[in-house]
Amino acid sequence: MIRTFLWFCQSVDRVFQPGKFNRAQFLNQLLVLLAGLLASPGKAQAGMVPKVLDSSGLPDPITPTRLFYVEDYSGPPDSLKKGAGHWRLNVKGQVQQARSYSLQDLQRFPSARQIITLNCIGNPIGGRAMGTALWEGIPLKDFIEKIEPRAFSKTLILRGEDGYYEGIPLSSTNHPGALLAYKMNGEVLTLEHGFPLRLILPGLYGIKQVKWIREMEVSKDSFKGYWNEKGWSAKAKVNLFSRIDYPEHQSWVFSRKLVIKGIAFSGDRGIQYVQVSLDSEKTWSLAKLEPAQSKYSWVFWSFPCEFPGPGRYPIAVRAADQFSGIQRDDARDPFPSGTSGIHRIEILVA
Ligand SMILES: Nc1nc2c(c(=O)[nH]1)N[C@H]1C(S)=C(S)[C@@H](COP(=O)(O)O)O[C@H]1N2
Ligand SMILES: [Mo]
Repeated sequence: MIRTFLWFCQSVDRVFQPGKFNRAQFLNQLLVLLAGLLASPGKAQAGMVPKVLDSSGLPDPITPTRLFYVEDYSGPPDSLKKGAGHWRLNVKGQVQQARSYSLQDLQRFPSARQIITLNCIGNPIGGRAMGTALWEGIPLKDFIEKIEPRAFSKTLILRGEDGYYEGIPLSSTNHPGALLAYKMNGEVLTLEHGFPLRLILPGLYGIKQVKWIREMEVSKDSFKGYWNEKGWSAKAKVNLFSRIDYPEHQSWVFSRKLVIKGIAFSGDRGIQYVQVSLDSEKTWSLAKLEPAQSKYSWVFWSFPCEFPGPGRYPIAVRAADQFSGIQRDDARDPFPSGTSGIHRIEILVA
């Protein structure tokens, strides 16, 4: 399977000679699609196909909103296309009192800002269905305190205006980085990214980050979310992830000295170190890490090296966080819990 895939990449390389950007973009969409197909043919995975917009090269530390990947099962709801004048957030279930808030009501709460990386659980090895933004909104823990959940409640159910639904353990709403966000990168949330209100909960995959929230229900029971019903992980905890962004797979390099670059991410667990291997994973060496932008963001790594002569060289990367140890090569398929597989590329040194 993988061999066929590599062969395919090479032939795509040949077909798309003139426009490097187009080729890269095309390849990326292919990667996402192929990974979906490879992961588990036959399982109900249809629909988990994020729109990747930041498709090649080293990403910006903060992803511009227009390049931030988009994923939802049926597009933004029509009812919000003309604004949030009529929109309300309704809170019900195991709370002292059911309530309803307008956007103005919510904007009167004390707000917080946080840089947080979001990634899709369907993002394949080396995939780009992820982005980092500066989110702004109400700290989730403050809001939950205000709505006073009854003792022994278990789950917070969130429902989107598009009919999407997800549940998170009520205990996770204490997370110090979690936000009910209404701004992204200093601007009002765009329709694609969940205007007027979305959840941002560090450490969990995108499936939990409900956009266009219209209802919050506190429940005594556990709850199956939209993708969980289709077999995807209920917990959706972000796995360790690392990626080589420069050079690109199958690209020519015209210098023996090179600085290999990429990102690593581990949800809310931080990156402890990143290692690179240039000898088909017989040995690994430490890469240099840039300081993280926040506890919840991806980390940039670089690895200067010198190749002995012309030829094809394999490059592999793996990362470690304090709690999960080092990335192992045992979880390749995004389905059902997200991938943690090793990203490997091959370059051609001229
Ligand atoms: N209301 C709603 N929220 C949703 C979804 C959806 O289909 N509907 N998709 C989820 C998934 S699978 C992902 S990966 C993230 C993507 O967020 P983004 O489009 O802002 O990148 O939104 C999540 N929130
Ligand atoms: Mo997703």
